[in-house]
Amino acid sequence: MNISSAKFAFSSQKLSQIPREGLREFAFIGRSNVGKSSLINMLTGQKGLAKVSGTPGKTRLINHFLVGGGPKQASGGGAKQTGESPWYLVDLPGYGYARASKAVRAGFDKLITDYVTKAEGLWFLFVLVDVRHEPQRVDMEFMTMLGEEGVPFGVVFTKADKLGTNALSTNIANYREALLKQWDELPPMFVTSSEQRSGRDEILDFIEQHLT
Ligand SMILES: Nc1nc2c(ncn2[C@@H]2O[C@H](COP(=O)(O)OP(=O)(O)OP(=O)(O)O)[C@@H](O)[C@H]2O)c(=O)[nH]1
Ligand SMILES: [Mg+2]
Repeated sequence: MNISSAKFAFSSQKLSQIPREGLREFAFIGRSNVGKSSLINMLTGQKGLAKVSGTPGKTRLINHFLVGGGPKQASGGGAKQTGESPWYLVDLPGYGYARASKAVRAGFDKLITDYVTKAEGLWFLFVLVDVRHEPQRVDMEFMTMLGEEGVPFGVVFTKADKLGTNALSTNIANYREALLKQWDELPPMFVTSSEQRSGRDEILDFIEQHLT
């Protein structure tokens, strides 16, 4: 699948601000700076769509980006509609942002947990982890919470361009092992680099399967 059009739709600072439109939402979460916004830009092919920053904690609100659903083209004489049916990509604030004040951190936590556990439109959650690091406790705890709440999720390894082939496969193998200590079955996994635009087709094809 390719994304033919994507545009910023709205930002929310609490769950109740998200309109209930019945559209499916595919959301991206993970620690600050892991590359959530970069991945959304890579998937849509629009560099400036989601704000990217070297400073962790850039994305502080829930940002919805509408995919498809652009102007429907009338073809020939009929009213045939060729626009793809719309859905949302959702950029979430990072968790585990150490430099945020305790109060702000607590705010992130509520916003994030509210969204992932209660958002009606949330169809699938991609949990991003930096492939350079050992499995981090905060990520494991977050996935445990998702399991307990029954939220469907997958793991996206980011920044694959920063490692050589051997280190990459070693780290991924370690990660699988860590997950298998806790889970009987591995979640869907994706290896990506927003820099090199890799992993794009795998994620978009996965989303496509979940749209039908
Ligand atoms: N080399 C490399 N750098 C990346 C990649 N993805 C993101 N980055 C860099 O990592 C930094 C953080 O990227 P963001 O996309 O802003 O990360 P985020 O998870 O949205 O961060 P917050 O919104 O602060 O939670 C930026 O400097 C990006 O350029 C990647 O695949 N490869
Ligand atoms: Mg961001």
